[in-house]
Amino acid sequence: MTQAVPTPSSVTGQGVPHPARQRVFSGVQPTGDLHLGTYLGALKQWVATQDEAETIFCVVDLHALTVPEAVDPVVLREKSLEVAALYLAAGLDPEKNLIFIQSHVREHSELAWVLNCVTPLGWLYRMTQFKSKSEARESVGSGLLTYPTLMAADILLYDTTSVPVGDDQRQHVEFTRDVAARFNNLFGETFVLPNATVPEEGARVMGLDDPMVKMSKSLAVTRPGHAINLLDDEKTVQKAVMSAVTDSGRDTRFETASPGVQNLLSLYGVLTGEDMAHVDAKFDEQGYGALKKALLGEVLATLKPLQTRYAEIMGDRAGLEHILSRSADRARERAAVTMQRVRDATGLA
Ligand code: AQP
Repeated sequence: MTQAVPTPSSVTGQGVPHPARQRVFSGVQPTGDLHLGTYLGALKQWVATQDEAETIFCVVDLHALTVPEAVDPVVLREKSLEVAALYLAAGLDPEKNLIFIQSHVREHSELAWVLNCVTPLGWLYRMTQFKSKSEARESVGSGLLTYPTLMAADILLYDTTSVPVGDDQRQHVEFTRDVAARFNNLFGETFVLPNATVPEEGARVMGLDDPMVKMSKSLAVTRPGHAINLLDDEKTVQKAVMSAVTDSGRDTRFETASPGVQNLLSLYGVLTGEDMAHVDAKFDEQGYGALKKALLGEVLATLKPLQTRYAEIMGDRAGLEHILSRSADRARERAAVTMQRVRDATGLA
C-alpha cells in the first residue's frame, strides 16, 4: 500500500502550470546489482502507479559518476541497459510509461547547474546520504555533495507531483521541495512542488546479514549473503535466505521478534500481501527454519518470472534501445518546456 498521492492542486504554487493528471517520476542508479529492496521499495511501487498517473522512470546514469573511482565506462553503459530491462521485466509497460536514460536528456544537467546556484551549501552538508557516503572516502568529489540538486532537477524538469521512493530517499524529495520553493521565491513561480510517496510496507528492506543496515547495492558487492539480487540464481538466493541472521530463540511474533526475524517476517508479508496478524498466526510456534523456507518460496516465485522476462528483453537489444530512444525524445520535449520557463525566469538568453 502506498500513501494517497496528493492532488496536483495541493502541491503547486499559484501561477505554476501544473499537469492535469498526477505525474510520477523516479529512478535508480545503474551501479551494482538491483536487489529485493530496490524491487519492493521502488520498482513494485512504480508498476502500481502506471495505470493511475503519467509516469516517468529514468535510469539515472549521471548519478553514477558521483563516485568516479568506481566507474568503468563499458560496465556503466551496459548496466544502464540492464537496469532499463529490469524496469520492463518488473512490469513497466513502455506504452504507458516514459522509460529512458538520464544522460540522453541533456536538460537534467542544465537544470542541475541552475539549481546548484540557488542551493545554500548548508542544505547539502546536512544530507544524511552525503554524510554516510563521504565518511569512509579519502577523496570526495563535489558531485557527491551536489547529488541532491541533480536529483531535484530530475524531478522538477517534468512538473512531477509525486516521487515514489524507499524511506531512505525521503530526505532528498524534501530537499527538492525546498530548492524549488527557494527558486520560486527568488525568480517567481516556476516549479511544481513534488511529494514523496513512501510505501507503508517494503519501504526499508534490511540486510539479511545485518538487519541494522539497509539492504544496499554497494554493501552487496563485498558481503555475500547481504542482499538478494534480482538476477541471482536459485542456489544463491537459497543460501542468502537460509543463512539470514536471526537469533538463538524461536520468537516469530513481529512485535517482540529480533530485528533479523522482523525483517524476514515483513519481507514475507510484503511478498504475499498478507498483513502482519496473518503472518504472525501462520508462523506461530513454527521456528525460524519454517519461516525461511516459506520466504524462500515467495522470493523465488517473484524472481523467476522477472528473470525470464529480463532474458527475453535483453535478447532483443535493438528493441530495448528503440524503447529508450523513443521515450528520451518525448522526455526531451517536456524538459525543454520547463527549461524555457527557467530561462525566462532567470534571464538566460
Ligand atoms: N533496502 C531498501 N529498501 C527499500 N527501498 C530501497 N531502495 C534502495 N534500497 C532499498 C529504493 O530503491 C530506489 C533505488 O535507489 P538507487 O539504487 O538509485 O540508490 P540507493 O537508494 O542508494 O540504492 P542502494 O541499494 O542503497 O545503493 P547504494 O549502495 O549504491 O547506495 C530508491 O527509491 C530507494 O529508496
